[in-house]
Amino acid sequence: MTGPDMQADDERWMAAALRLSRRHVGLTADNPSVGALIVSGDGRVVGHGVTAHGGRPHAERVALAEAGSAARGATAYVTLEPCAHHGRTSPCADALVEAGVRRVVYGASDPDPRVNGEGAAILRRAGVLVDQLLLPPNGERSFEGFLSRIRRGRPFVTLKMAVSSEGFVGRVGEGQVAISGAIARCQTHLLRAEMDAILVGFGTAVADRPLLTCRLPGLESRSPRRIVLDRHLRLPLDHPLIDTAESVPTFIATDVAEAARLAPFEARKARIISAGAGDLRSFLIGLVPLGIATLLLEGGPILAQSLLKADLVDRVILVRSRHGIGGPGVAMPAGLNALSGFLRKSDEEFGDDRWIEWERSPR
Ligand code: AOF
Ligand code: ZN
Repeated sequence: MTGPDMQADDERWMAAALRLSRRHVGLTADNPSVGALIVSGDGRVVGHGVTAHGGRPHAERVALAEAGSAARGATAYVTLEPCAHHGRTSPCADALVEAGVRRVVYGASDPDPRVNGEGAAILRRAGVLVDQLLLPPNGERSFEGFLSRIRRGRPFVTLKMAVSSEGFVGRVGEGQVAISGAIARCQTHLLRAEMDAILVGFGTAVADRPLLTCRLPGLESRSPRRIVLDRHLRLPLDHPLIDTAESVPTFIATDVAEAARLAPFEARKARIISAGAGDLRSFLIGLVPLGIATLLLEGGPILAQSLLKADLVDRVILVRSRHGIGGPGVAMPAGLNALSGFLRKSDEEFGDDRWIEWERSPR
């Protein structure tokens, strides 16, 4: 098979590998979730793999283990360039060569300095046919955190807000107000499951007393770590995020350093991290060594506005309800009214809500 038929087949298999990679998004830090398929000459999947929980083994290893001798002469579809470095095991590029794979089609180049083209080079030197396939729009979504961490040294930041028909994100002086409906809420919990961490500001933490967990039946164990940005350490000790810190990790990002003030939080299993001394960019950079490459900001409007202003938001998700909540309302951050430098990527209806996503336009 050659020409357009082969191209169409390659695109189909790569799309399948990308879908596969989504399974472990949020579970592989600080490795990206990669998908790999081994396809025999007669078009059968003889092996499939996703980067395992915690980041190892890599996707190719999982797929090759399943394929066994059927990998000989087969084509491997991998969403990211196979690695070239010796970690706990030998490089995936070597493993593909040893298994006798005839051709490797990969998606994104791996910008990790230990790989960076060397994975493809190892394969070519061993006589394997290598093709890079441009990923479809959204194709990089499974490893956007990884790319952000390597290229910019900070996590990929998604800002999500529910907005009422009046443009309110809450009511003045009140705690949590239901703005979006059931379907959008499930979608939000799914989004949480795919994140390395969720961030809220101190004000929202106190006003809403949120749990910030993933509560979809069957996915409860996928709750990401929760971070409260609380510079002055004013979070009450009886807060739900502290009460549950033993089962779902809670981080308090603060500028306070006095051991005596930190001790009661630590005794309740909350972890104290640096808030970056007033600088949001250094706060974000400080999250990378904790294995946080994707961060979801779920509240509140003041922190959202500060991150937007500092140009530190990569995706904005607005969940716009058709319903009002009445006033006096808390207005949505001004920066969200005129999103400059962002491109609208999608617009979906979930019941009475519109789920609209914007991404920072490439520069
Ligand atoms: C692959 N397949 O499934 C993934 C890859 O710490 P290590 O040894 O596990 O290596 C981490 C690096 O491996 C990571 O920075 C990225 O370059 C690559 N991830 N590579 O061949 C995979 N997850
Ligand atoms: Zn590898």
